[in-house]
Amino acid sequence: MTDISVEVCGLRLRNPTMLASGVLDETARSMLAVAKSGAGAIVTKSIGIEPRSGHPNPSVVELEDGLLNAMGLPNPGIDLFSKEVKEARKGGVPIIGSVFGGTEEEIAELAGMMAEAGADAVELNLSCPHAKGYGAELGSSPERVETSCRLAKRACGVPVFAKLTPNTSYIAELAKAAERGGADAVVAINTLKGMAIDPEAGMPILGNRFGGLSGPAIKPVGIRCVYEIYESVEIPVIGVGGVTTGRDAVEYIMAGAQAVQLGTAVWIRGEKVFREVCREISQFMKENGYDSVKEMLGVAHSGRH
Ligand code: RRO
Repeated sequence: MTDISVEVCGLRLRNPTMLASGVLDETARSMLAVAKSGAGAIVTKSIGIEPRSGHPNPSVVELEDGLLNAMGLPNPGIDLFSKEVKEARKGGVPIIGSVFGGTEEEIAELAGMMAEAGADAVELNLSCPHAKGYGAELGSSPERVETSCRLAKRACGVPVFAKLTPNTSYIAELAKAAERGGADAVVAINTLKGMAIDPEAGMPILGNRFGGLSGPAIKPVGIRCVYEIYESVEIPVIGVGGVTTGRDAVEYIMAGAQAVQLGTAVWIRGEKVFREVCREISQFMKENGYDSVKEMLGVAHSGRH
């Protein structure tokens, strides 16, 4: 097979696929299974200071072309989760600890604790679309994104990634703010804020009413965001949003992503999706004369104008 390894912020990945935050990543056991199934890296469920049970059910709606979720940041809290991170590292792939908080200081404190637990990098979740007081509420402000990154960088000695919200018209501004704050990379995108209504019941389906849309339906939005960000910052971009096939991954890489994250694709194609997507990327490269993933990076920018 063609060599599809990449290096992102000093992390060596055997391939450019990562498990996205929120899927099979709340226990060491499930993360070890994903590592075994071929993922290049694993991003954990977003973790806060205290345990949280999340939003009331129903918290997920299956749609034709994706999922709508309003999980509501359920997690065991950083103290309990630290053990899972330590154990998950035995899988031999980088573990990227995702954290969320209500203030810039809380996010930074969690970043420090994640790094202490052994995470190889930290992803700041500045973009959950449906958690009051967290996520996109804070992450829609360039100033607050900048401060979160600056404080997180001070609190930990590992690379800091900022996961940005697509639910604004200025994601490239948020990326620039993250870069000013010293973030090592940006991750784009989180889910798109959405809603589903049950016509017979005449009411919203999700317990939380609003949720985040993921899966194939949002890929063009993710590609556009990565493309815009790539032209606005120097730091690496990691693409996420609807990556389901090798061709999807290639699209993101050509838009400017050094690696891609898969979440809903695991629900669509099963854990084997990592191996299959890698095979599909290799096949594409062979057929189109690319010798490395790096050669494909950002090529869509020098093409048509
Ligand atoms: O837990 C969630 O409900 C959730 C999070 Br933290 C997030 O960042 N994005 C999302 O769609 N759901």
